[in-house]
Amino acid sequence: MKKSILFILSLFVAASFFSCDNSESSKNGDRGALASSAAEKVYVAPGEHDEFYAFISGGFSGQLSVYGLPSGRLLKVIPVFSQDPEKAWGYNEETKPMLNTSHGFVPWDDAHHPDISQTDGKLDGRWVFINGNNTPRIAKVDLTTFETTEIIEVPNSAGNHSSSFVTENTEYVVAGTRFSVPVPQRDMPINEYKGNFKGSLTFISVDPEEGHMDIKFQLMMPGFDYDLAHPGRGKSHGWFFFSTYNTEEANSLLEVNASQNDKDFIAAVNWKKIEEYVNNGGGKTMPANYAHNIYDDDTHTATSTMKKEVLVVDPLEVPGAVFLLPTPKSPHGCDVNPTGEYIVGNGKLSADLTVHSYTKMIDAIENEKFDGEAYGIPILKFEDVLAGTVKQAGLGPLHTEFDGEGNAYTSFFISSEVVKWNVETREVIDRKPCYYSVGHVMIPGGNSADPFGKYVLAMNKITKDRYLPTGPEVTQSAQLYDITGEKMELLLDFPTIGEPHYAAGIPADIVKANSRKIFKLDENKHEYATLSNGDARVERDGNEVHVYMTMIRSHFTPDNIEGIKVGDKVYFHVTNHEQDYDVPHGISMIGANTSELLIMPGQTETFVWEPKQPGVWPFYCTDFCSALHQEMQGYVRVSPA
Ligand code: CUK
Ligand code: CUA
Repeated sequence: MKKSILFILSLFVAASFFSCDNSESSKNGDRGALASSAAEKVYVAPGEHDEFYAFISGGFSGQLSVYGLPSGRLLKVIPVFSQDPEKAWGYNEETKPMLNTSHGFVPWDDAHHPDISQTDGKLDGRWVFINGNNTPRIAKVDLTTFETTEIIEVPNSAGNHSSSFVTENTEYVVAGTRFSVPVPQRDMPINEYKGNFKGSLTFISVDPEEGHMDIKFQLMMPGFDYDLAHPGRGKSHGWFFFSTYNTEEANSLLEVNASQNDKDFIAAVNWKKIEEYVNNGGGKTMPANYAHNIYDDDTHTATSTMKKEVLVVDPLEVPGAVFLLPTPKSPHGCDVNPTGEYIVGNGKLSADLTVHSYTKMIDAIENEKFDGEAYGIPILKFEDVLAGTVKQAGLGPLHTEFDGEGNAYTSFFISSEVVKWNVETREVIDRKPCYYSVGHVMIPGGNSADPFGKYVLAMNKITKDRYLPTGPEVTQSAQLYDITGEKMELLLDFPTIGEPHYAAGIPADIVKANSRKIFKLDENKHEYATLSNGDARVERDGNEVHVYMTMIRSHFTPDNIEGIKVGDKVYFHVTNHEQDYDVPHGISMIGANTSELLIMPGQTETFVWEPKQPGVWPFYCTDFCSALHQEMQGYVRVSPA
């Protein structure tokens, strides 16, 4: 049974790659269809703004990129779990603490799922959360500044893949482990996995004012792999749904071991119930080291704190809080429609889509219609929770988004297409090819109660011949479809950074209303800020030297620095005195192994220089700031030790 499915799947894989290489005819067909109307729909006239922001994850680049839709223009790359020489993020002294973890300084991660904060189930445009998979972390990007302002490490987690999704009032941002591991970590035989490893689902509370994150509790689940997750909303608010695979708990996922079970599970978690239990003193604290890093916009400085314990809850402690919904064939995506009634589990080894009903689930729970248990967690009967299936929808279903008009859009990796279907009737309405092998799709607000169903964005895994070749490695890519009609219409291909896993889109007006243009100089609370030119100075403390420097069009103060010696450690604390929008200046020193600083008006940043040779060394502004930009320069005299 299992073997024949794999055989069929491998045929389709072959077929899909075959078509990748022989796609001239289909491409030409597209070109015919891509009339000037498509160009018009994505054309944003010079000086005009896009209608939507799309925050697209950078996958293995660890970053988050900001694109305008429908134009597909790249507006910004926000460093998150990365060092960025353009912005000095992770290089300057102020932001290095953001990349601290319990494993040390980790300036890289694999960023997959951005999600925008919500109020009453609607996008509120305050923050974007995004997960780092590899060294489990959740970051928060502040949409007033488009900067990463907080990163919290997730202990007892490995792979951190079913993350980071927010509940409908951003009460929690949720992070589920991908791998189950020994908890606490310890030296033990790998083949004793079954029954001994644990999977943690972490509920991180978000302070409604400041947005600060704090781990409220970790639910310690059986040793499955937890793939993706989405919150309930509307009627199902208070629940969270997680897809699982490897419910066999195999320690090696060669096909012989995993995918034996015809069905894995969607785990339904009543977090309100667990929250109540925890608020009443339930759960146990266990020792756990994890970093919590916060960047402050007033001091322009990050601090890193190492936390020492976490509150852990065993699902059996809270009866009625956790249930397992059988779902065929290793479900990947686990998506909830805008009304909160339907939970879509896309079994990636299946051609059908499984749609569960929240109402039926509650009925089954209330009538205690259980079909066995896994480690004491009740399993519901498939038939009792199933709303229906979308039959033969395509091959290799991954992720589903919703347009708010009762339609769902599912990506199919193997058959390389996006398929539109009706959520109530589960009938397929339209299908359009993706070039090639789409992963996630995104509709602005598609993960909220109130989507903006104008476009669907497909983020593709394979580009092949779609762009000018650039050697063996070609660009990553996304495709934009108009979904305002009955049939979808492909409008645009555009290149993206990293491997775009997922994206979060939002009407630009919501974000623009909160957006910040300037840091006020007189509100700068940086420890080493120089608020007036009269305070610019050089201070020595042993072999540590602190340069308090200012910059404004078009000079540095001081611009001639003497008294530095080989062997000194020189801190340049540089404050940009501009108070006009969009007038940054930059600075670095020869041989400094940090990047240059890019300092926004009113901001202070610091780099360290350890001169190795005596001499007179120039420095200059690196950002073309005025007609006298080239005159914005100075010298440092370095004497022998
Ligand atoms: S995963 Cu990438 S295609 Cu990390 Cu959201 Cu499904
Ligand atoms: Cu300041 Cu160029």
